[in-house]
This record gives sequence, structure tokens and C-alpha cells, in this order.
Amino acid sequence: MAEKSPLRVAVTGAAGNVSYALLFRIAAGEMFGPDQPVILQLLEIPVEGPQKALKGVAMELDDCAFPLLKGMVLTDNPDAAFGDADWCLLVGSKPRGPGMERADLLKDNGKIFIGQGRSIDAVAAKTTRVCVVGNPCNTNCMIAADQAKRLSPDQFTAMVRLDQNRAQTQLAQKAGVVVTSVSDLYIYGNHSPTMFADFTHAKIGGKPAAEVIGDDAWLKTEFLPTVGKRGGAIVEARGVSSAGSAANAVVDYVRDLATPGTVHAVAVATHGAYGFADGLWAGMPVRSTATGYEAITNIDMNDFAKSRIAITNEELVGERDTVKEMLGA
Ligand code: NAX
Repeated sequence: MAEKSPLRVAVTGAAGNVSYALLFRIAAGEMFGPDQPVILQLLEIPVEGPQKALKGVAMELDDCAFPLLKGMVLTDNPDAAFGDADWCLLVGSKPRGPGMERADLLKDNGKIFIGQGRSIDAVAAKTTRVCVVGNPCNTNCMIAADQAKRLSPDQFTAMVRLDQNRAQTQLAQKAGVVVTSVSDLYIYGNHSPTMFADFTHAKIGGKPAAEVIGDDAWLKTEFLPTVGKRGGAIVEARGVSSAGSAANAVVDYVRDLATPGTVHAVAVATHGAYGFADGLWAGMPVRSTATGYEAITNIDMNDFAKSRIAITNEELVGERDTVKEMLGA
């Protein structure tokens, strides 16, 4: 059979921690499959340190002799990184510095995502899929999608998969079962401690998780905060933020988006589903299709779930208010 033509995969923040755990797995075929060649188009900021580090990462990728890696572009120019890209993985963003207010973080990152959104809209493949990982990822995604004139905003999504994976393991460990016994567990809302990991519809071994766990208080007061604050707990333990598990979640998220029929949690344009304000990007379950996804919007929520969704919605609305002068430009 003829070899497939390579997919162009743009990755930003390519010299950062998450990318260091991610790029090798993409090149090994774990994201797009063992018969799908890729060209990596790697973007870093125009600063000597990250540019030099990026060259080092590329040297290591070369040293793996990956059969599927058909080329690499190393650049500080967004148009070169996103040119004809089939997938744009936006991992790079500005971290919160000492004493920095959250509003300043949102605005500083907003500027990055306006520029990248504009560049993607101008030069990426018409069918490109944009996956935002850099935090605050929901709002960064909304800002980038706001620049879409040629592309549809629905081509832009953000990652809540790490939260889904974390939640799955927490439930499995509590129930004393293997992780694959846990199903139907999706994340709603923001990738932040306000997210709602919906245990009310989750199943363990095909039975309602709440019934199997049999401890409502644990689900509400331990499970939810443990999942919501897991990122902070990793920083506390490791001294740096999650990279291996984050990269693994990016692989799961993009692989599942590229696999029609898969159901998984993704932050997508809400279109008002589940009471989320229209125009926000919020986690919810989606079913991947050949060209995109269909959001699953008909799950009945009980009052507890609705109250949790209202909290995370309120936070997302607040983030949008903070960056409102950046929207609609
Ligand atoms: P690092 O600080 O190690 O790497 C980020 C890299 O991005 C740096 O090399 C930096 O030079 C680069 N960068 C900054 N601005 C850029 C721009 N305009 N264009 C291109 N590159 C740019 O962070 P890392 O640990 O790799 O984390 C990357 C991002 O993922 C962070 O924003 C982090 O908060 C976010 N995360 C999101 C997760 C999620 O579930 N959505 C989980 C993991 C991760 O913490």
C-alpha cells in the first residue's frame, strides 16, 4: 500500500517541559497511528535560550531515527510554524510570574493567542484542528478562535483530558478496581479547580459509580477537590508542574479527536449547552466524527451537578470579562 502523505503538526512551546515529553510520542506514531508519517513544525519565542534548547530537542528527535518523522521546521515565526498545518497544538504560554495577578496572566496570554489565532486563520490548512493546552487554556482557546474568519470557531478546542484521566484513576483507586473499569466520566467547565468531574453519570464495572463507591460525602468533598487541585499537588511534590502526565493527556486528547466514534471530554464552544454562557469554551463530552466532533448536549443533570456547572461557568464568564477588550477585534 502507498505510504500516507505526512500530516503537518505544529507545536508551540516546543522547547518547554510538556513538549519534551510530547514530541517523541508524536514522532513515534502514538498520536496519529503507526502508519501515519508526520512533519513537526516547532515554534519557540525569539529568545536565544529557548531557540538553542529547541535545536537540542530536534537533535534528539533526529537521534531517535523515527521512521515516521519526515521532517522538522524549527522557527520563531508563527506563520512558518502554522503554514499548512493539519493540527496546531498550542502548548506554549507565559507562566504566572511571582506576584503576578491572574488578570495580568490572562491578558498577557491573550496577546499571544490573538497573534497565533490570526496566524493560524491566515496560513494553516483549511481543515486544521487547533488544540490549546497552554493555560488558562479555555480562555486562550476562546481568544484564538475569536480571530477565526476563514476557519470555524468549532475547529478550536482546549484540553481537559488530563482532568478526565486524573478523575478516572481516583475513582478506580477508591473502588479498588482497574482504571479500565471506570467509564462515562467526563469533565465539565474550566481547566481549573472549579471544573466538575461528573461522577453522577460515571460508571464502575457498568454500574453507577456513586452506588459502587457508596460514599456521597467522599465524592463531593474529597474526590472533586482532589481532581481539581491535582496540578497543584504535583507542583508541591515534584517542584515543577506535570509534564509526563500532561503530554500523555495531549496524546489521548488528539488521538481521540482524530478517531471517529470516540467519546471523550474536550473543552469546546458551548453554544449554550448545559447552561454555559454562549461564546465560552467549556469541557463537556464530545463524540469525534470524521471531520470534527459532535458535542453531546443531552445528558440530564441533577441539582448538584447543575450547581457545580454554574460555579465553573461563572469563573469562565469572569475570565471572559477580564479579556473582553481583546475580543471582537
Ligand atoms: P514551560 O514553561 O516548560 O514551557 C512553555 C514554553 O512555551 C517555553 O519554552 C516558552 O518559551 C514557550 N512559549 C511561551 N510563549 C510562547 C509563544 N508565544 N510562542 C511559542 N512558544 C512560547 O511550560 P510547560 O510545563 O511545558 O507547560 C506548557 C503549558 O501547558 C503551560 O501553560 C501549562 O500551564 C499548561 N498545562 C496545561 C495543562 C492542561 O491540562 N490544559 C496541563 C499541563 C500544563 O500544566
